[in-house]
Amino acid sequence: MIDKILKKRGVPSLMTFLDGSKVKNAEDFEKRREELKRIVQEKEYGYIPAPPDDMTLELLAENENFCAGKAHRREWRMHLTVKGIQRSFDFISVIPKSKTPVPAFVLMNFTPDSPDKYLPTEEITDSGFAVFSFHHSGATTDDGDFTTGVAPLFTNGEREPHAPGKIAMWAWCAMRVMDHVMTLPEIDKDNVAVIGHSRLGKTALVAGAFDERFKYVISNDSGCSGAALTRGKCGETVEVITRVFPFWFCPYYVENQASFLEEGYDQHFLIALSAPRVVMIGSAKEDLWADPESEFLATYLASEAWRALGKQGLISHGEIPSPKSVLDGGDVFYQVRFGTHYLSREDWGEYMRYIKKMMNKSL
Ligand code: GTR
Repeated sequence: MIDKILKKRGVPSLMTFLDGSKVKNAEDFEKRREELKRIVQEKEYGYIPAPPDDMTLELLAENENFCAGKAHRREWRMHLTVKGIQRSFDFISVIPKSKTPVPAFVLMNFTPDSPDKYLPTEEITDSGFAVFSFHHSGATTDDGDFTTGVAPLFTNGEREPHAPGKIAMWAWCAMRVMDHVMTLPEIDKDNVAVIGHSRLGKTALVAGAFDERFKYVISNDSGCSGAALTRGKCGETVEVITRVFPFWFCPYYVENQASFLEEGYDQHFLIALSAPRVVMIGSAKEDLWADPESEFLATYLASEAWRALGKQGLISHGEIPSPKSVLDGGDVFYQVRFGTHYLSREDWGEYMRYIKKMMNKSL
């Protein structure tokens, strides 16, 4: 049934090199990975900038008795220097008090607050996780202005065809928060997730694809140009997204949107770049603009990468899952719940449950 649907969509093969030869084993996939990285950067998000020349942290505020005294909350400003240009952005860390290192989330969010409607900080810390979060627009505004926040570190106003768009820049900021996380003895560095919802779910996939320090890559309701297969997708299309949000992407994606079908790739290429780590894709039944079925299909197709690397990938039942389904039997996770476009308590609960399950597995 799934294969029939996929046949109709005419999806490019993840496992075929640009010269037409096939990926036959894990070693081949590592070579293919370099092609995949080039494809998604050149054609869609723009090249992810290199790490900064210098980075310092300023502590703005702290509360050692947060959440009934069970967690330590700190507000930070990160100062970054690239080729003599200095910029900064703010983030918040909330770390539960624990005798042993704790797993953590790096969340890109729509507000600077922690907690916030998409960020149930107390539930997260009570579950034994730390959470580091930043406001995407605080890092650089969610618009076509490339003079705000960190954007001038990478552009002097001219945007080359493969220059990073805002998604690539927010992903770069998540990597910088990860640089900080990696210095903390309180954190279990082998168990850090990057997570985002919607446009920031697209961003989480990009951050996870290009930064292997993120063991878990969680993309919630990310839809078009995120986890959803573009070919045959309902709801938002590449034509619409590049018209409304051209600044999220590199100029090449915008200029070539009409010939997308000839570009020889689709969104499963991006998801596959998180292999063999753990990728988690979440959908919502009523989120037809994002298109749950297309999010599932891309996850299903990307799974080939895990199998090439000797992992299980997604364990599905051979059908498009209907709500509520949680496919958590393999090392690729997919869930579809009832309801609309949202990063809910229910989503967080499933993600934390699965991470705990995977952590016990590798102990
Ligand atoms: C919508 C956009 C989607 C999704 C969403 C969001 O307007 O069309 O691709 O990213 O915004 O980020 O909330």
